[in-house]
Amino acid sequence: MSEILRIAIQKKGRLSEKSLAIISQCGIKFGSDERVLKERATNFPLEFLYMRDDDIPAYIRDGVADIGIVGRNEMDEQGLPLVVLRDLGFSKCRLSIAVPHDFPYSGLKSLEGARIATSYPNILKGILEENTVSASFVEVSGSVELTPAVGIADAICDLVSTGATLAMNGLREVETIYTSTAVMIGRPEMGSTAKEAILERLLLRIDAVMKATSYKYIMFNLPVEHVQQVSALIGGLKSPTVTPLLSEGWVSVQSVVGEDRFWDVFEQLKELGAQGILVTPIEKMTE
Ligand code: PRT
Ligand code: ZN
Repeated sequence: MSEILRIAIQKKGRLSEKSLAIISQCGIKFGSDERVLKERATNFPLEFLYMRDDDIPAYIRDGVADIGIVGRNEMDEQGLPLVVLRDLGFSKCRLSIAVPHDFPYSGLKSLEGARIATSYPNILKGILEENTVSASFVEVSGSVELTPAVGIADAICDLVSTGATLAMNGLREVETIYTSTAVMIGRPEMGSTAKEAILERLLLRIDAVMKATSYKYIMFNLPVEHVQQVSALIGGLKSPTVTPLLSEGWVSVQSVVGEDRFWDVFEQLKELGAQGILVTPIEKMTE
């Protein structure tokens, strides 16, 4: 039987949909029956194992799966000997300290002797030790936000994205100790050159997909006298493509622009007399 790469994906939760979307954008086809726990891609040597995110790191370490997608927080909390293959950027969140409104907080030192409820004792312990603060931990696996109100903790350390949960529970976010995004992880050694080759093909596709989503394709008409200025402004993979228009004194310009610079570039193009600005997403892209 030819070699296959096994990827562990969260079965149901915050990471599931986006993890599958990125694989699907790589042109890899698979069914999407929610009840299956294991399935094979039809056009790529990849097998999916669907499981709880907590179980993914150990399954990879033990060789049940080869790679997987988890929150960086999960990987760092477990501290297994695994490596981050790619930062996928989605499911961004932060691990923060939050306290009830009447807690006098003025820095990590205020936590000296406090009882802190968390599901991330290892990450928290590391940060407190670095700051020579000693506190006691109340380890809970869910509803961390409830613990101060029921009197079992003085402060909490939990994941936050919008902050709505903290606000709803009368807690004030006072310090971010760690930030996380979804990462693709694996063992430092795959243990098979065939698997390594499949992984390399997959990573090449993932890079192209991620690159594409961070750029936009842009087209517009421009008075020819502004071509040099615009070229300096937007660059492009090499330089922008410039085509003459039938109307005298005008050219059509095509290029790619980084998402982070987009609005800035857009406003400057308008000032330089660009017209008919058309922007489209890019599906795949390589340098
Ligand atoms: O069942 P399984 O064990 O697989 O799932 P799970 O319940 O353990 O994990 P899940 O799906 O909730 O989260 C998976 C990963 O998503 C986490 O490990 C993080 O990397 C990432 N992530 C991103 C988050 C959040 N944002 C997040 N907001 N994980 C949890 N939360 C929780 C947080 O714990 C708190 O209860 O959402 C609440 C706060 O949200 P806001 O928006 O109100 O601030
Ligand atoms: Zn979990």
